Amino acid sequence: MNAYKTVIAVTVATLLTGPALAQSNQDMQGMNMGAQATQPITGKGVVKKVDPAKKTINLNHEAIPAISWPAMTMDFQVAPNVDLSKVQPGQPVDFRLEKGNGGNYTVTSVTPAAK
Ligand SMILES: [Cu+2]
Repeated sequence: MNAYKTVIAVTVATLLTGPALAQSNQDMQGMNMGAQATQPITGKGVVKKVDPAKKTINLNHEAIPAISWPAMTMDFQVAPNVDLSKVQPGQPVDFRLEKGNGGNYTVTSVTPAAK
């Protein structure tokens, strides 16, 4: 009877901590610390044009295997909270993408590339 109660207690503890652990893993990926992270999508590229008023950026980006994109130059919509004053044409950058409405990818982060 005591052994049975122990099994129940362990099971309940696992159920209670499981979601919390999953959440902290997601946070780690958000901080770009998980090498196998699939969300968010990260990329590298060089800024071609920036339009802070329209919240768009044109990037010559490297291939992004996570979404099967080859390297290319293209325009992106940029999320409202991204500060585009931190980047300028000719600058190598690291960026993050999220799939938005209509299937278009929006830049949710763009920062000068780490050397
Ligand atoms: Cu592209």
